[in-house]
Amino acid sequence: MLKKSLAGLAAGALLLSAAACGSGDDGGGGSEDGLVVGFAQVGAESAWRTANSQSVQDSAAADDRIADLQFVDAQQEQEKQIDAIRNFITQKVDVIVLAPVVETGWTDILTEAEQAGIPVILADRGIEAADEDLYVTRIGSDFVEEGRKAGTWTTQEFAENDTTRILQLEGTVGAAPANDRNEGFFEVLDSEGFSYELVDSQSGDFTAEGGKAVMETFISTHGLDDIDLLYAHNDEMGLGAIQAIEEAGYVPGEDIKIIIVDGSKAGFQAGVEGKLNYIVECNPAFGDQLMDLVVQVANGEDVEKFTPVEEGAFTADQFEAELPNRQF
Ligand code: GZL
Repeated sequence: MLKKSLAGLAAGALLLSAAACGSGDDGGGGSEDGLVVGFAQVGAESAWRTANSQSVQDSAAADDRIADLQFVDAQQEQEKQIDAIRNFITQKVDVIVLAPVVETGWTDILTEAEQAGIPVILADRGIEAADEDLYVTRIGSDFVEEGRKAGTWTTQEFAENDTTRILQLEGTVGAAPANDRNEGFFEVLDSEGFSYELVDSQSGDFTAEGGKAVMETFISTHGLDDIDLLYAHNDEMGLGAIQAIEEAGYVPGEDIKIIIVDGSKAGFQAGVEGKLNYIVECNPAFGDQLMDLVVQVANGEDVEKFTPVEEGAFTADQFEAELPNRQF
């Protein structure tokens, strides 16, 4: 497979280009070999993200309709994503795919893409409603629903409690999955009249290091003796928190119940070991669906504004049977 690295992209972004490039003489634009696609990925902060990148790259490489996928890992920095999109515009790609690290700050660059006549597809995360006319469609999860699943399990697990005391490890500040997983969770608790206290809530930036550091602060500030539940917006932060809980001499999954979101192998393994109690699945493997959307959008076909991916949730009695099925 011919690979070439992109010239002119901001230093520091990790650049890859897969598949044989089309013969388009202007360096971009569809050719008889197929479509040229620019993909500005968030980063490589979690197993979910790595699996998502692999799914998209594998699907593009296997799809004869795609001549080239120009992939940029923006290392969780919005400026690097913006630089990548500007470069895709210069390269005159056929379609831009963006996994926006946060919901805001996209108006100018997406307006530039619109003015260049290049359609934008959002993969995974969303952006603020004010900019919804600047992209054609989003494929990904319903993050609010993921939060609702966590909330429903919580109201059932602690139904007998007078007041359930909760710690929350939030994802990246300003990111759609962080905002929406928070929204869905508390929407259920409040609508059910569930008695709870949110003792503390801070961002661990979707990383294991961030989750561990914030959990250490939670423990030093509040102790864990009166805490019932940790709700972590992704596996990495939950697993980092488990390390901190064990190092403080407490038993994760028993002294404090734990919910994680994603469903990685490592997350399910921790569940099998009894260190956490509920896993809400977030599905990264939508590469094939994304390629279909790219072709439809490039052909000017009408598509739904949102294409949800299939995903479930798992209780402790299901962890062992599900573990072999996990793909990341
Ligand atoms: C969710 C995705 C989130 C994952 C995290 O679709 O945006 O980003 O839940 C990842 O693991 O960092």
